[in-house]
Amino acid sequence: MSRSRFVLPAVAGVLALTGSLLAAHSAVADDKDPKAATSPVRADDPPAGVQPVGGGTGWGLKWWDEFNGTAVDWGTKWNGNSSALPDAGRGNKPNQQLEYNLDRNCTEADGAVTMTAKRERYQAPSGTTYDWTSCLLTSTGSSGFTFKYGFMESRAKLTYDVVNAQGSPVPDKRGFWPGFWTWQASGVDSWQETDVYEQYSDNPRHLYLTSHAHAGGGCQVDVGFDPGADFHVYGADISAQDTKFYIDGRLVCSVAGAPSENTNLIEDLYVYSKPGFDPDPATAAAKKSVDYVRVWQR
Ligand SMILES: [Ca+2]
Repeated sequence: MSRSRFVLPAVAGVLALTGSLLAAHSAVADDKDPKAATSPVRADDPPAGVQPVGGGTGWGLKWWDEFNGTAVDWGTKWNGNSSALPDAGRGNKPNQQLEYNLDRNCTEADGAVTMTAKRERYQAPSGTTYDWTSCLLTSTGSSGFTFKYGFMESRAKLTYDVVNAQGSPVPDKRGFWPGFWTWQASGVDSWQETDVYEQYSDNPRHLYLTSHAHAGGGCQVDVGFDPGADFHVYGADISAQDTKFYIDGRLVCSVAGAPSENTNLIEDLYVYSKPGFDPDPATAAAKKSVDYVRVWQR
């Protein structure tokens, strides 16, 4: 989430030469996948002994949020500001982001947390003015989570409800850049990022899965379904040897990159500023919903 997609093909190309790229540009699923139900899971706790979808067995669940309450666990599990964003942890215009992230744009109800990006003028405490607000969650709360190796997984519905000021659908859904990723923990001064997915909503079925840690590497995957139509499961098995990316339980990409230091989790719905890929002038809001976030270790 910290660099433009237009850099990624070169990164992937470098890794293809190493032989570590398994599945660039692979179609991985269709709309008939039985795991892709349209509703969030409502149980209060994760199912006993639940394992990563497609990730094998022997995992112990270390940290999670099922988002089945009525408010985000601010300050305990989550914070709304990240060291990845220079303007008070909430805005990053140099990274082609239009939005300033506010806690009030994150709402928890009906078994999921919903992130809402809104076209609204907002002056940050820094004095910088933004034309959009949105929501970011990072696991830096008092009972939050920092990890290096493990399996991180989220079940989510990506960019949807792209609407105008009257609440009517806008056909051109471009301009949104949701992601589920890791960022180096407090005190770590090296780049350790893993992007389980990034979506640019102008081409919503084409996802970017990337390790920015050490050897790095990434894949671009055409998923064969609309990630904004249903909830789907996005995961990464991050080990000392490599990083393996899964979508709905299918291994779709494996790269050599692996972190050497601890990281935090981030869920976000960025608004993309690149001209031509930024929101349609008619667009006033869009959403992303997350059913759960889970992390296991062995
Ligand atoms: Ca849930």
